[in-house]
Amino acid sequence: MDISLVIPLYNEVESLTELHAWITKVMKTNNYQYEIIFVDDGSNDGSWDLILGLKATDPQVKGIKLRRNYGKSAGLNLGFEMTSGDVVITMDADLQDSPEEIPDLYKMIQVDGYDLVSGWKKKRFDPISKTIPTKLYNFVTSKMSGVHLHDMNCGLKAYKLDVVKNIEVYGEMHRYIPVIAKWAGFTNIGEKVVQHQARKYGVTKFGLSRFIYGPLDLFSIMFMGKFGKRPMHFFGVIGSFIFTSGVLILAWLSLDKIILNATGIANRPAFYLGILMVIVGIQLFIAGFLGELISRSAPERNTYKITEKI
Ligand SMILES: Nc1nc2c(ncn2[C@@H]2O[C@H](COP(=O)(O)OP(=O)(O)OP(=O)(O)O)[C@@H](O)[C@H]2O)c(=O)[nH]1
Ligand SMILES: [Mg+2]
Repeated sequence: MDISLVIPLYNEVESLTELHAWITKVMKTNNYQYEIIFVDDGSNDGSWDLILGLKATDPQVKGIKLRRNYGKSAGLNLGFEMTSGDVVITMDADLQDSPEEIPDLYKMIQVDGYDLVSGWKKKRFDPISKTIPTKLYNFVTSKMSGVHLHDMNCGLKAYKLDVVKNIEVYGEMHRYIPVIAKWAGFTNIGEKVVQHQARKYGVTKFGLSRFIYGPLDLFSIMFMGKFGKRPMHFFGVIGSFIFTSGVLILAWLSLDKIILNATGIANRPAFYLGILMVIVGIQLFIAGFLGELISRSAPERNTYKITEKI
């Protein structure tokens, strides 16, 4: 099979018929072997009945319905598990992404050899309250992660099958799939300018919370990627630095008292700072040891992503 399309959705009943027709047109024109996987994440607007209707007329349609709403990451992860096409393409269900982009994306993966190609909504049809924070978010993510994309969270993305089978997306981490892919060893990441439409039907599903949870998720991903298998290197380095600084401050105060007979040591700010730093340093060490214990007993402690074995 050439292409698996994965479409996570939540209450998008108005858009689905049009989306399905549009995708089918593009796929047939290009003679692809394909499947369309709809992941209905506990919609309560009749989206699933509509998908059942599409399935009845079109054998390429596949679907999975979740009992309740788990979030877009869960939807994508489940969809990824079902894929079998050489190229996996994800797309939003609200008609904001254009299926006309599929052939180019497919080519970039199959011919140009990218592991992952992310869409870039260069010209966006969104309110300014969304575009400005998004610019900032993309800038920070790019600087922190070393994955330089203009539009990290674009719903339209294409992957080699291998990529989606080797990454795990949960919580709200779908915003950072390229970063997750990079940490899994897929570094050939490309970008393609794509068409973007204003939302035609339905309402937006993400509110302000995205700007709070987003950065936290990025920290988690970076931490797990770099130190997930060696937490002591993270906590230990910071802990040693703080602990040693604290000891030096206290040593200096002690010398001051013993040699120079200084009085009122306990009234000096440095005294409290020194004690605080010693305690915090030790706590960080303990966190490091606990992290090591946890990661040692985690079932995946010795699992690595293997490209090839001969
Ligand atoms: N599986 C799943 N999909 C979701 C969920 N929330 C949103 N989606 C889908 O994710 C895609 C993007 O959501 P949108 O609400 O369009 O987000 P957006 O494009 O940033 O916002 P708008 O520009 O206002 O549309 C759509 O296809 C949604 O149906 C969810 O909780 N679970
Ligand atoms: Mg949208």
